Order: sequence, then structure tokens, then C-alpha cells
Amino acid sequence: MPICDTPHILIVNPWIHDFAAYDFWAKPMGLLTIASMLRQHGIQVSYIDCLDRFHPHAPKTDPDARYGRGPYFKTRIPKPCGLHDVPRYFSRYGIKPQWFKEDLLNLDQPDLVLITSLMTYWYPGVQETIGIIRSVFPQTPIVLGGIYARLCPEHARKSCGADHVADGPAHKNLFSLLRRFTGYSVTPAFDPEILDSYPYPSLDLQTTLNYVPLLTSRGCPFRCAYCASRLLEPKRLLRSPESVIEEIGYWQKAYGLSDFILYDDAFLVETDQHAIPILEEIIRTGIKVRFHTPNAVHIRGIGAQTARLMFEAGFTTLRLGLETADFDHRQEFDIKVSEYEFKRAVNCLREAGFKKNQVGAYLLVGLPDQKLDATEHSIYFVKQIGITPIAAYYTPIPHTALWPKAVAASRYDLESDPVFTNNAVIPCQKQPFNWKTLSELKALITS
Ligand code: B12
Repeated sequence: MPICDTPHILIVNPWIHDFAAYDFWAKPMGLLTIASMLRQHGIQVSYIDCLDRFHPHAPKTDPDARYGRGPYFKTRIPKPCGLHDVPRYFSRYGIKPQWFKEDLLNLDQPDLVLITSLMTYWYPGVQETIGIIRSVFPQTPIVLGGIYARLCPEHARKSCGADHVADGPAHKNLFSLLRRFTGYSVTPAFDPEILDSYPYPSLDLQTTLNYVPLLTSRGCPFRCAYCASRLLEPKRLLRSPESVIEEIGYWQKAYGLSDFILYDDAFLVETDQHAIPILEEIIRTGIKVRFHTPNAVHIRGIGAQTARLMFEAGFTTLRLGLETADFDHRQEFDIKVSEYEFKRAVNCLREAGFKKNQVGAYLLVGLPDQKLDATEHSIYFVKQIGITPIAAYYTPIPHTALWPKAVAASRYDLESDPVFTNNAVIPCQKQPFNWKTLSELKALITS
């Protein structure tokens, strides 16, 4: 292996292949942080985002509409094997393959390609992305990391065509991979155990910057049976309020950005030490931005004080992790909230000034053996309380406590291929599956 002077690294955010996908504030934060970790050492980083909604060839759209959210460009493609029964179109979401090839050909040959992955069932998009990179740069090693690589490493090694699958977080393995594949050796400029020492993600590499993903903490103290957070982030780590405020100020001043998206697994736990000081500091400094929490916040963390602080600090889109209104039978899945706590939280939010359309409660739909219409009661309950129900279609995740039940309940062979775990196919419902009931449920939620 040649030893590079200062290597040139290409980082790539791959396509999504799915029945539906939409940019609900989804940025490859891990990959863009990797870019910053490399740039701290003067390493040249090029970036191609296959999901770029603002690619020079893409139809023009308003970046600020809906606080930065919006549709991806899409191209219809054949459904994966085994999912032909699903009465929906299947698409590649993101830029056209020929734009991707042109962008690759415009680059100098990189010494190493780092590619990320998100949903496990999006791996066909990763395969296609790697295939094209390989055809343009056959000599360059390709390393795959990210959520799919970590949750399904064996599958990824067999199917994705990468030279190496990194099944751990980049803050632990990035620099040894760099050494292994380029011979270039540096000592990390941050301490993996101290979040404040991490560089900000290289959002400047995006062609258009319209919102900022923000991580104020890692990990979650709960062990919900359906969630992989514990596996991905076993240790709870908090940033200091000063470092969070500094980052918000940086993006606001340098790029004029107003929409900040909290990527935390659990922003509202340990509120006294974490969320409250952050919110108070935002208010004290007079920063005027909007915050959105598409990852639900913890309902027990919402009291009169936190509700008022969030409202004053500019929280605009709030999602609550309710999951079910069947409070008597939820112990099997989680122990997050009681009926009383939920009602109290909603009251506090209302009194603080939040409006019905700003506050949504996620409800899990399609859990193993859950009848589709079992969610109806939860939908009515949330509506009656005066906030918005939002369906969170259940995605079975390997290594979680609910996985064996999901496998047993599914009409697909979930163990054979992650593509079957796509929440759009409601994988944990047995045959015969009634798509009409699903449409009726969707109509009830939006009515
Ligand atoms: C933020 C988040 C989102 C964001 C978007 C995130 C994004 N990147 O686009 C939003 C809120 C939009 C979202 C939505 C959903 N999400 Co989500 N989300 C997360 C969350 C909480 C954090 C992800 C994150 O950004 N972490 C921070 C960054 C820094 O980490 P990272 O990108 O993973 O990178 C690290 C490593 O993976 C690695 N790495 C990454 N890339 C690379 C590349 C290389 C080469 C290397 C070496 C390393 C490496 O190093 C990085 C640093 O450690 C995770 C849970 C978790 N704790 O990971 C769930 C998670 C990924 N989401 C999940 C789910 C189910 C969903 C939804 C389907 C929920 C629903 N039912 O609607 C939706 C669908 C998304 C869609 N259709 O667009 C599941 C994934 C399930 C699966 N089968 O894969 C997770 C694991 C949560 C869970 N339930 O267990 N999500």
C-alpha cells in the first residue's frame, strides 16, 4: 500500500431506495463530523451527497419552505425481490445516477472513499452507490460505516461491495482506518469521551445549507424494546450548555441559519443538569432561532418550567414519544410515561403557549401482533387531548428485545434480508395483509 503525503478522502451520502422518503430534516451528521475530524489535520475532503435536494441539475425548490424540509428528487425503479405484492411504487430517492457519475469524474482520484448508511432496509441504495463509485475509481478502497453497517455488519460484508465494513462509531475507528488504507497517521484532535471537544459537522460541504442538525447529548437511559439507541450509543454523554450555545451562535452568525434540529436520543432527561441550563442560556443570550425535535422528546421531562423555557427559547415543532395510549399494557415495550404524566405534560405545553399543530404525539403502528385498528383508540385519545397524532410505523431492528417477536409475527423472512424490515410494508402483520385497513388508518390520522 502506498503511503500518501496528505491523502484526499471522498465522503459519500448514499441514495435511498424505498416506497417513500422525504427530507424530514435528515442530514448525515456522522459523515459530516468525520469530514471535520479529517479536515482538522489539513486532509483534503471532497463530498458528494446523493440526496442533495439542491444539486445544480435538480429542479429549483425553495430551501426555506417548511423550515427546511422538502421532497427528494426521485426516479421510479423496480421493487426488490419478495416485495412485489406491495401495492406502491418503489423509487430511488436522490440525484440521477448520471449526475453522480459526472460529479465523481470531476474529482481527482481519491485515496479513500468513506460512505455512510442509515436505515438498515435502505442498503440497496448503498449497494448501488458503491457500485458506481467502484466503476469510476476501481483502484480506490471503499469503507462503509453508519447505522446499517453497525446493526447488520455481516449482511453488509456479504452484500454491499465495500472493501471494509466499519461496525463501530467513527470516533473510535476513523484514524486507524485512515492509517490502514492510506498509511497516513495522525493523532485525533478530540477526546472521544468529551463531546465538547468534537469539531462541528462540516455542513459547509452541502451545496445549500438550510437547517442545522444539532446534537447536545448522546445515548438514552431507557431500554425500550423496539429501539436500537442503547446498542448504538451505550454511554450517555452530555455537552456543556456553553458549547451548545456557541455552536448555535456560530451557525446563526456565519450562515444566517434559523432552523435547528435536535438529533438527541433523549434531550429531556436529566433536565436540571442539561436541558434547563441550555434553554435558560438561549433565552438569556437572546438568540432568536427555531428548534424542532423530530426525534421525540421524553414526556416526563415536560413540566411547567421546561414547557415555558422551550416556548421562550423558540421551540417550534415538538414531537412527544407517546407510542401508545394503551397505558395499562405498555410495560412490554417501554416504561416511559403514564396517562397522568402525559395529560399533565400536554397541559403545561398548552399553558406555555404551544399550539395544537406544533405538538405531535408519535404512535407506534404495526408492532408484532398489534391489530392495525388497535391504534384507533390511541389516535382518538390524542386528538381528544388537543394535539396532533402522528403515526410512527414500526421498523423491526436486529438485536433489540422485540426482534424475536417481530421475526415470529412477520409474513416475511426478516432474518433473510433487511429489506423486509421496511416500515412501509408493515412487516409484522401476518397474511392476509389488508392494505385497505392501512389506508383507512392513515385517513383517520390526517382527518
Ligand atoms: C437523528 C435520527 C433521525 C433523524 C435523521 C437522521 C439522519 N442522519 O438523517 C430523523 C429524525 C429525521 C430520523 C427519522 C427516522 N428514524 Co432515526 N434516528 C436518529 C438517531 C436518533 C440519531 C442518528 C444520528 O444522526 N446520530 C448522530 C450521528 C453523529 O451519528 P451517525 O450518523 O450514526 O454516525 C456515527 C456512526 O454511525 C459512525 N459512522 C457514520 N457514518 C460512517 C461512515 C464511516 C466510513 C465510518 C467509519 C463511520 C461512520 O460514526 C459516527 C460517529 O460515531 C438514531 C438513533 C441513534 N442513536 O443512532 C435514530 C435511528 C437511526 N432512526 C431510526 C428510525 C426507525 C427512524 C424512522 C424510520 C422513524 C419512523 N418510524 O418514522 C425515521 C425515518 C427516516 C426517514 N424516512 O427519513 C432507527 C433505525 C432503524 C433501522 N432499521 O435502521 C434508529 C436507529 C432509532 C431506533 N429506533 O432504534 N431519525
